[in-house]
Amino acid sequence: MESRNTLYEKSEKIATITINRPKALNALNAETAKEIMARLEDAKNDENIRVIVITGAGDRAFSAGADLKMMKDVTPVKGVELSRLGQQLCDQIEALGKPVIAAINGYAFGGGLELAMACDLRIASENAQLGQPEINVGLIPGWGGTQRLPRFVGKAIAKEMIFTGKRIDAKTAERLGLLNAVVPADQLKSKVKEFALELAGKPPIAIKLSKALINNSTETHPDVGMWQEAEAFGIVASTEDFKEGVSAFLEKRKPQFKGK
Ligand code: DAK
Repeated sequence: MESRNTLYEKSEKIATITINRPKALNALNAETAKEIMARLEDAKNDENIRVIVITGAGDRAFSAGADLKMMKDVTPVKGVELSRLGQQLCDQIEALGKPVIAAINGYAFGGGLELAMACDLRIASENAQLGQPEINVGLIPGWGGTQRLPRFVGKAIAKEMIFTGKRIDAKTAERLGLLNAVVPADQLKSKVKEFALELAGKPPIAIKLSKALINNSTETHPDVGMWQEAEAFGIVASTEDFKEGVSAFLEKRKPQFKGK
């Protein structure tokens, strides 16, 4: 597809999607969201790809949120469409079956933070700032922020962030459980790659099933979740990768997982 707003690169089992609107601090318009969705679909279907990284171009922003220019003349019907589009993008990441890492290289505000929260892991540079500032323009989060943020930080902090729109720095976000790691800005790429390569070496079916189980864990009754875990355990225990894992352990070598 023609890519006006994103860059897409594949190497060493990792697909990297870069939101490429640095002049607008990588604000997300409908076209950009659709491009990201097409890239994600490609990465999902590519057997050589085991991990996906989403990041922003430049050194200032992951994404400053939904493109406010796009929302200037929004009608109720268009508003619902925009909200659903962002929600579908986030749902697609959660249902993808491969780990998705957000490499947060600066501001992650509004829809930008919502996109990052839908990812499985978030690694940020020290200069990153995160927030849901929609309230300041008379909005509420519309891409899942009211639902995902409290699951990370609890209702009290989520309400404070959403009601005030205040930004938090990367260290605070890490302490609140919103980030997996914070690294110096000049090391973000290499640290994310290190992390991604580690995940790329793991058995894909076990990753896919544990991702689904963990994503559903907050919505599912514990008895149902336990039953689903046991079913999934039965599946992974019958994979070639499990046999390979045990053989490699006994033979004292590194396993080569094939996703079979
Ligand atoms: N949209 C469009 N352009 C943006 C933008 C945004 N969200 N954020 C920044 N830009 C553009 C600026 O307009 C400016 O462009 P030019 O004027 O140079 O053409 C350029 O990026 C650089 O920005 P600044 O000059 O403002 O840079 P500063 O360093 O001074 O400030 C900032 C950076 C990120 C603090 C500031 O730009 C800012 O406060 N930006 C807005 C952040 C924000 O409020 N983000 C949340 C957007 S609301 C919905 C569904 C979902 C959502 C909403 C509705 N529907 C159901 C309808 C989600 C909403 C959001 O995400």
